Formats: sequence, structure tokens, C-alpha cells
Amino acid sequence: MTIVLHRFPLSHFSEKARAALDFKGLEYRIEEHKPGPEQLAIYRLSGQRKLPVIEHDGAVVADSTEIALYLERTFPERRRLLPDDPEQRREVLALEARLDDTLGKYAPFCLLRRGLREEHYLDALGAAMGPFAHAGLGALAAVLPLAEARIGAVERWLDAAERAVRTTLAELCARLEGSAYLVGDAPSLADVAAVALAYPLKFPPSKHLFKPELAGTSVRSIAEDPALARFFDFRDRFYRDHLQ
Ligand SMILES: N[C@@H](CCC(=O)N[C@@H](CS)C(=O)NCC(=O)O)C(=O)O
Repeated sequence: MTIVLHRFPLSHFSEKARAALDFKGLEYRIEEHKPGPEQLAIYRLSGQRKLPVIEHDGAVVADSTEIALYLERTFPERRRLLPDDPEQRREVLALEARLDDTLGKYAPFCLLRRGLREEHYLDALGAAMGPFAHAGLGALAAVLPLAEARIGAVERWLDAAERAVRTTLAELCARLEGSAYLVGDAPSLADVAAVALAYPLKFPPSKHLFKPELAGTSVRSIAEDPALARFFDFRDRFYRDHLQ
């Protein structure tokens, strides 16, 4: 039975679930949602409001990690997201959890910063954000200069988010210096999580991108930093070789 992936088009956690489906070589259909009142339908389906959620064979699974683990359990004959070796498996799961807490938490704020500074970019993303989020961010962009002049707190917070993202990406570059993939010499859930959670930093060359013309556009201060090039080269290669 075909799997249905419910996603927000701009959501990097949704991209992580989609990447896990591609990596396992599974067929799926994407259903797009927009943040706002439409989330009631997600709540009715899954008992919580966030995406991604998948439906498969009567099962409804929320949370990108839970989805990846469900796919691994349900389709053990497909390419493995988790290594057999217990120590490597622990390392993959620990790195994946840490990537959720760093890239997962902070990468969208780097994109937000570009959107707030460049109105045309915010508008380019607007269709995917839906009218509620788009209007909200437009209003924030309008008052931001005032807020910055008063306290600078927004700017300081965005700086801290960018620093956290950079620290994580530098660690990933260091790992890729020593091995072909993030944990050892075979691709795993850690790679899937890293390449997908970097979605807001540089939209990947994916045929499932919500707006094809955004492929390759990025938060330039990060994605074009030569010190982080090893990770973004790896990311493009990984999409080409393992994802769609
Ligand atoms: N731990 C969850 C996080 C999911 C998540 O935060 N999704 C965001 C989109 S990237 C969302 O649905 N936000 C809407 C909301 O919080 O109402 C996962 O790994 O899937």
C-alpha cells in the first residue's frame, strides 16, 4: 500500500522523513499542508499538530525519527538506515538526536533572517508558508528595524542561532574528513538527517522541492562559506546518489 507523507513544504523535519522514504527506496505520495487553521486536520489524523506524519497500512506515525524507525522496522529488507554493529548503531542514533537539537532547532532561523532582510525572498517562500505565516513574518520584518534599534535582542538571538548551526556544520565537516559518511563508511540515518535538516540553509536539488526555482538558493553566509564547503558538497552528492 502506498505511503502518504503529510508535510509542510518548507519544513526540514518533513524533508528528513521524505529523505528516509527515498533512502529506503519506497513509493510514497506527498500531501501538502499549510500552517494555520488547516492543522486541525493534522490533529484529527494524528493526535498532535506537527508535521511530518505518515500513513501506511492503517498506521499513522508522527515525528521524523519515529517515522524513520517505523520504516526500518516495517521494511527490514530495504536499504538499512541503521548499522547492524551495536556500537555504530548507538553512534548513529546519538548523532541523529543531536542534529535534531541543533540543525533542527536553529537552521530555520538562518533562513528567517534572510527572509526578513530580503522582501523578495520572503515573498518567494510565501506560497509555501501559507497566508498566516507569510503575513506574520511580513509584519515582523516591518517592525524589525524598530525592535533592533530598541534592544537588538532579535538580532542577537539570530546571531546565536547562526553560531549554533556553524558549530554543528564544522563538526560534520571534520567527520567527513576522516570517513566517507558521517558514521563510518556506509550511509545511515545520521547522513539522512544531516542532509535533510540543512534544507533551509540551501534548498537541495530535489524533484520534490515545493518550488523548483528555489533549488540551490541559500543562506549565502553559511552555504557559501569555504570553511563549510565539504559539508555542502557532500550534501549535493548525497541527494544525487541516494535521494530524489
Ligand atoms: N520532533 C518533530 C518536530 C516536527 C516539527 O517541529 N515540525 C514543525 C515543522 S518543521 C511543525 O510542524 N511546526 C508547526 C507547529 O509547531 O505548529 C520531528 O522530528 O518530526
